[in-house]
Amino acid sequence: AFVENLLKHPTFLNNQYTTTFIDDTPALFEFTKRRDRGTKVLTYIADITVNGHPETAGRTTPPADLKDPKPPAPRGEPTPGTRNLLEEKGPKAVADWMLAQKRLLLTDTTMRDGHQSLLATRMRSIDMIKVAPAYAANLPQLFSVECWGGATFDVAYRFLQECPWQRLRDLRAKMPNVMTQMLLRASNGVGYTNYPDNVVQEFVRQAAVSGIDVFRVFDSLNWVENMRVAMDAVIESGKICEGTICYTGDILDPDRAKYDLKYYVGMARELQQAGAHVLGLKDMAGVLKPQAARALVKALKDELDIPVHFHTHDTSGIGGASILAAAEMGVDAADVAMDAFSGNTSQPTLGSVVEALRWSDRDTGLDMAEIRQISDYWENVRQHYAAFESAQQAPSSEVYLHEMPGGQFTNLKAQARSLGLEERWPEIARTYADVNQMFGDIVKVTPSSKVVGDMALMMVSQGLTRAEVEDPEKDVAFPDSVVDMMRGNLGQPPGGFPEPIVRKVLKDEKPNTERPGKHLEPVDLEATRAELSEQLEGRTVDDEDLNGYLMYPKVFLDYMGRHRMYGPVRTLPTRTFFYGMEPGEEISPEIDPGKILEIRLQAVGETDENGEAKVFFELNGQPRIIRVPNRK
Ligand code: BTN
Ligand code: 3PY
Ligand code: ZN
Repeated sequence: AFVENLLKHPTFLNNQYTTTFIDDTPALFEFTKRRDRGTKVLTYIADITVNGHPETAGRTTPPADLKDPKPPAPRGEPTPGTRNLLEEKGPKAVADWMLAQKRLLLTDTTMRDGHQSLLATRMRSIDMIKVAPAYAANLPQLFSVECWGGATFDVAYRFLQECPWQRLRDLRAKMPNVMTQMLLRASNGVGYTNYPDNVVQEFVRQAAVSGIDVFRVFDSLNWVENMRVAMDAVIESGKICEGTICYTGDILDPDRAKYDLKYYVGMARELQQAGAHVLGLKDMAGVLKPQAARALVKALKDELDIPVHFHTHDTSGIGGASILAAAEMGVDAADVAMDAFSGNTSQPTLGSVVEALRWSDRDTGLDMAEIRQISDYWENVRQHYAAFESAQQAPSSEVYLHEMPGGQFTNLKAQARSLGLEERWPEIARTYADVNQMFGDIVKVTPSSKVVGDMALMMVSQGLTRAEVEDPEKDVAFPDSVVDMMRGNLGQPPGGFPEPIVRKVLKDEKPNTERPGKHLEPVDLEATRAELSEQLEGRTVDDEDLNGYLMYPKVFLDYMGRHRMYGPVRTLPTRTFFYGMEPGEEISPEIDPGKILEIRLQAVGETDENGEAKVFFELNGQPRIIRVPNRK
């Protein structure tokens, strides 16, 4: 590194050096990564300032006078919470403790499902990490903070240019007393396809080491057989295994008899038998109505020895009522989100549930003044993400027709818009319901919901009806995801897929009806590490990077490529990350603990004949000029 610095130094290059040059030039010894990373971050800011961020182009901008979010001050040192109990006594003790509570326990989903459902998963780590000390000190009575997994993993690498593992480690460090929680798609990991067993096992092991305490494990077809590998890995890690039922249909509707009370109680028993410490009841679309919630929770509480943790979405506007009904029947814990990240396709509102239960025997014991302060912080945060707001501004009773999960609903609408099908949304919603019936009435949640969505969009854009698709005489080109699911690559729904549709999609090919992981060769982890290291020009590959690559090879490599160019951009304020800087503006990102860069944008210069714009900065008081291509 010293030689590299020497060879690049202008004095050296101009042959002007004397014998004291080396001793007089301390910069030659600055071969720490710091200076280099400063330049990388400036390059990113310059690029965004000149060209804009591709993800926010043409979208609504945040208010011009919007300030950086300021978290409430932590009140003293964090007092012991659920995490301390887990560390000291283990997962079974936490489950017993849950059963012994009179109050309703609450999980705050703001940092995962909240922004996944309302802002296309775009919340950046810095906005979470900044408020984590306030959660630890001011809301230690929370059951858990859901902050990882689901779609957040790949979106972090893909769109936010940050490492999801680092997010987890940082949150864990700043919130040592409250349990962290993640959503795991069983054998589909945090991806959209079935991974080999040892990839799933390795991922769970690493997530536990990096900081996850509660693993909510579900299967997108409710196939318990396909959940065991992930559940066993969680149990082995010593963390909490929340084996989860995905709720679909309506237990009170005699026409949806496939998913009746008996079905759910049976599945719950299987999950308890499989070693779940807690039963998750996941209503990903928000279709569990209050009366049905009452019946279902009562049955589950009567039948099970383990606590029940209820997750719903407020898409229809009635989610809060379902939580209260579940609470009345003794549900142990429920998911809610802070005001600004609640309602509509997200979870019901935390503070409102707290108030609704105050003075009742399920009083949560949470402090409204503390909640309001943290909630105010989130309100400011949300405004920074105006570019990612969906058009969905009101509750939607249409959800009972299509049963789309909270995260998919707005996403599919946006997809429909980009295909020019916006006006035909009601038809898409109906077709989605038709496809569900055609596939045999399946659970729709990532990844099975994506398959149903792909099929519905294809049918509407090509003007195909269900009858035409099912007609053995008519040639239909099915989306790849549909072929893949009919082959059995996501596993089997209860009762299997209907034979006629399987035959229509696969023709003479025979589907695999066994567990997909049974037929996938284990990955040679060390060989993969070596191969990845080679692709990264000899860089050491730690376990977190290896796991990122195993889940999403291309997404991870693209992230690493951009990281080499732009450095630790995760440390930039959100406004700077998406919009660059204004002349005269100053920011102070902390690129390492205690290492702060003082960055001032002086001016943006002209673009020269090579199409390069000069951007003038001061970095820690020193003038710096960065050239970036002007692509506008
Ligand atoms: C992506 O959309 O690929 C991730 C966002 C990072 C892209 C960087 S931002 C600066 C530069 N300008 C672009 O148009 N792309 C890169
Ligand atoms: C996910 O898998 O990301 C979900 O949120 C499913 O509800
Ligand atoms: Zn959800």
